[in-house]
Amino acid sequence: MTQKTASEAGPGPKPTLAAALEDVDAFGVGIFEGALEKGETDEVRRRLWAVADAKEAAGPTDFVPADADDKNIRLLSLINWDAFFIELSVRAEVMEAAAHVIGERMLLSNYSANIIGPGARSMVLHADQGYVAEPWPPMALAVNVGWMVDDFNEAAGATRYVPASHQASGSPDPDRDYETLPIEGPAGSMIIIDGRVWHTSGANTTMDRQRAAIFGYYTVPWIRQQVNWRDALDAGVASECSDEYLQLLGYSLGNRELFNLGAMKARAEKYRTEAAEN
Ligand SMILES: O=C(O)CCC(=O)C(=O)O
Ligand SMILES: [Fe+2]
Repeated sequence: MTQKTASEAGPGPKPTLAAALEDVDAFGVGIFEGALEKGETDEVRRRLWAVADAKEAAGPTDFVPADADDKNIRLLSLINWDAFFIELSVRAEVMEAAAHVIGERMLLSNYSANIIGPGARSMVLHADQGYVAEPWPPMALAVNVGWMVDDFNEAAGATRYVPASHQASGSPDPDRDYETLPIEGPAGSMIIIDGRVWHTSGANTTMDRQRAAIFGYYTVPWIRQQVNWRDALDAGVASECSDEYLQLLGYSLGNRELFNLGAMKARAEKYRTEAAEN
């Protein structure tokens, strides 16, 4: 993979969500700097490491097959481990960012962290909606709204991406070489990645720095979630969640969204009218 530095092209951190969302439209990625205050960022980092320690003590760590080695710490289903992350996953600005990319109706597919350790290599270049049959429709079906828990810079393994790749209608060709840019920004930034964007974790070339990130992965409501929350979420945690949050996790009986299609409703109405006339 050919690599360019962030200063050569592409968006940088923006001081408002609105400006970051303009970058998402243009490049597929946006960075909202200062979305978390310094104290909040420190709290997120502290709580994240508490989960990492608890998970390590509980047994084998989570594993993502697309990673190149075992130098990343993956923490899947974060909301199960600390209710603090429940609030973080539905902050008003997070919901606004997710809805901007995939629309108001959505499910939370996963809520996870990736802590990249010294020496970790890049994972494979991919799009997070890569499981969708191609050609993709001209809209995003998934989005990551996440947090830079540590500073994102090239050396520490900032996520890399191909600018404007959200305009493609499929995944990158594994046999081709693409230029990628690091997504750089300070800790506490919100990071928004259109699900069609070609991206990868960066290699961490430092000897001693970790790069932690949280990724909230939201999809349109008719895509099956990465995590089956009804099975995975602790019953005690679920009992504390609002009805609205449980809807976001897909706890409704049946997927009501599948009955909600405009064309289907119009046809049903037509049949009803015809039946009434006969
Ligand atoms: O941690 C990163 O920088 C990217 C991770 C990623 O792309 C993924 O897990 O799908
Ligand atoms: Fe990804």
